[in-house]
Parts: sequence; C-alpha cells; structure tokens
Amino acid sequence: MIRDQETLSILLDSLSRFVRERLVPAENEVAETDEIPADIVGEMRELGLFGLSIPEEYGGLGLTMEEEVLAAFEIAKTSPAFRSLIGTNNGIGSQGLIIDGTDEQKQYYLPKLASGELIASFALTEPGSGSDAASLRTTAVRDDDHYVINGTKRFITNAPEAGIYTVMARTNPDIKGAGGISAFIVEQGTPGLSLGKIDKKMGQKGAHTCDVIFENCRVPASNIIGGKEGVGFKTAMKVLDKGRLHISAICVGAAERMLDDALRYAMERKQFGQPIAEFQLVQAMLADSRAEIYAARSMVLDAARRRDEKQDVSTEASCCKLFASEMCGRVADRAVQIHGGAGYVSDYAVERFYRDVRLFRIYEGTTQIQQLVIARNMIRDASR
Ligand code: COS
Repeated sequence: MIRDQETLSILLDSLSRFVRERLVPAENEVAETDEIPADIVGEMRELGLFGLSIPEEYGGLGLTMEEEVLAAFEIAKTSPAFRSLIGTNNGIGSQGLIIDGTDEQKQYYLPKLASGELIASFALTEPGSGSDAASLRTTAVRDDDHYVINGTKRFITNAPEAGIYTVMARTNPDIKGAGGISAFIVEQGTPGLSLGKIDKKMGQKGAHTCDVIFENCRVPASNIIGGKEGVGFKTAMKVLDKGRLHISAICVGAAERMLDDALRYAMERKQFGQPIAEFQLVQAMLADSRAEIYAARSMVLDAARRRDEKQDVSTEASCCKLFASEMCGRVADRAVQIHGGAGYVSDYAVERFYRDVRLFRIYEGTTQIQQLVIARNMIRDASR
C-alpha cells in the first residue's frame, strides 16, 4: 500500500514513461507477431507490474483500489495486450485466492504470482455458459483426498501462458444453480488438463485466449479455494466486482490515448485551407469525448475509493463498467471518424485500437449483464 503522495507519483511517472518509451514503440511488432517480446515481459516483471494489487506480505506492491485504477489509467494508454498479460495476476486470476483463499494457499501461490514467475488465469466461462455463469456444467467429484474435474472452459485469457487456473466447477450436481459451485486452483501440467488451439480474435493481438479442457483431471482436495465447497460462485462474483472496476479504468486510459491521437491528427491535418481541428463539427467530437472520459474517470475513482472504505461496490462497479466501456466504444468510433480515411488503414494506431477496445463491452460481463446487476440491486435495496 503506498498511500503517500510522493511514492505514488514516482510509481505513476515511471509507469507513464515505460508506456511511452517502451510499450508504445513496440505496439506494431506485437500486433504483427502476436507476441509480447520477452525483454519487455522481463521489464514488466522488474517494475513489479505482475504484483500491483497483491498484498505486500506476499511480495506485491499492495496497491489500494484507488492506486490501482490510477496505475491502470496509465497502463491502458497503449495496446491492451500488454495490460492483459499482467491483468489476470493482478485481477481475476489472483483475486479468488486473495479474497477467499486459505493462508496456506496464499502463502504458496501469491509470491509466485506477484513476481510474475507464474501467470494466473480465471476459468469461469464454458461453451454453454457465458452470461448465465451459474449454469456451468464442469464437474468436480470428490475421490478421497482429490477432486476429479471434467469439462471445458472457453475464451480463457492467458490460458496458454498460465501456470495456475482458478476453475469454477460444480461439486454438487443436485444443486443446479450457484450454490453447487466451488472454486479450485489447478496447476498447469496436472494430468488430464489440456489446452485448445489459440483463438483467432478480432483484435488484441499479443493477448491469447483458448479452451481449457479437463478430462478426469485429479486435483488435490486442498486446492479448493478457502477449503470450502459451494461458495465458488460467490468467490467468482466478488472477483468480478473488483475486475469490473479495473476494466473500467482500462477503458478510461484507452479512450484518453485514442482522443490524444485524434486531437494531434486533427491539429495537423489540413482541409479547406486549415487544420480540421478548427471545424466545429470536429470540435464537437473532441469535446464530447473529453467530457465523457472525464465522467468515466470520476466515476471510477469514486467507486475505487468506496471499495477502499470497504463499502459494497457491486452496483457501482457495474455502473462504471457499463458507462466506461460504452464510452470507450463511442470515443473509438469518433477517433476513427476524425482520422477519416486514415482511420480505416493500419498506418494509424486508431484502426487497431478500434478493434481492440470492442472487447471491453463484452468481457467480465457484457453491458447487458451490468444493466441487469444494477437494476436487480436497485430493486433489492428498495425492498429492504
Ligand atoms: N458478491 C457476492 N455474492 C454475490 C454477488 C457479489 N457481487 N453477486 C451475486 N452473489 C451471490 C448472491 O447473493 C447469491 O447468493 P445466495 O444464493 O446465497 O443468495 C448467489 O451469488 C447467486 O447470485 P444470483 O442469484 O444473483 O445469480 P444469477 O445466476 O441470477 O446470476 C449474474 C448472476 C447474471 C449477475 C452472474 O451470472 C454474472 O455476473 N454473469 C456474467 C458472468 C461474467 O461476467 N462472465 C465473464 C467471464 S470472466 S472474463
């Protein structure tokens, strides 16, 4: 936990410099090769980026949520693929352990995640269960001191790189919904665990997803998160509350980058004898984008502070994810429009960003799921 302004400023400045000097110049290479260069991964490790939100006692930087979103604003000003590599260790891959893990589980895994020695993945989604996460069909059947896992997980971010997977599976087949689900840590290399081929995505080259397949995969019973059956769905939901705030901050940073690119282009590009930035119709697109980014930034900071104050931010996290991801989509669209024909060709980063940011409205809960969570919580609170 930093909490003192000077140390925080040093961290944010060094992140901003790293993004500007190392990551932005490597964006095209990552897009072309679909790989993040090994020397950059090494530098990310050295900067402590894999352990931003892992508590200090386990070797992380232990950032508060407010500090984490400030860091995320900076990291997001480049291709989302870089953020994606460190994102699961700081977010959905590790948070199940941090929030609900036993002391032994935390002591064993978190230092390895904080250093970047291990990458963690979050395996909730299945071929037949996306938004309706509680209907998942992967099973985990107790057999002495092990569980035997069978099923397939889909679109799992960082699965090809992962050393451990947080896997949600049904331990009680008699309970069809959330109450029958438990969360496990499964290590890569466990017999019966295999990976599908890497998905060919619309964007985010350099960030990899694929199926994770379990066929009679035997996992020690001690690897059930928190040592308790039946609470895995709640663990996943708590993880997503935090993850949704983090993604919202990423939406803000990415939108800032696209607007920055669009503004620079508008000031340089001349038509009808003057820079297009002088035209009020272009100015409207710049101004609307600026106002919406400011609104999203303020929302994310407010929700992050509330989480740090231990308030339940389920509603606020969904409000942020809903607004910030849709805002990011609108800014992407305007940024391409301001670039005109140049925005449709790959010489300018905005063409790539337009495709990359489309995912923000979908993963960690679609916009429609955020609407559902917000409205349900409103009705629940009003009937108390
Ligand atoms: N924190 C703690 N507990 C939570 C919670 C939260 N944020 N949200 C729900 N729960 C609990 C509920 O209180 C309920 O517990 P009880 O049975 O003890 O009352 C349990 O979890 C089940 O919740 P609910 O009944 O709301 O579950 P539903 O099946 O109706 O669906 C949604 C919940 C749709 C919100 C959930 O499935 C969801 O978020 N889907 C999207 C999944 C997603 O984001 N996927 C992205 C994959 S990761 S990239």
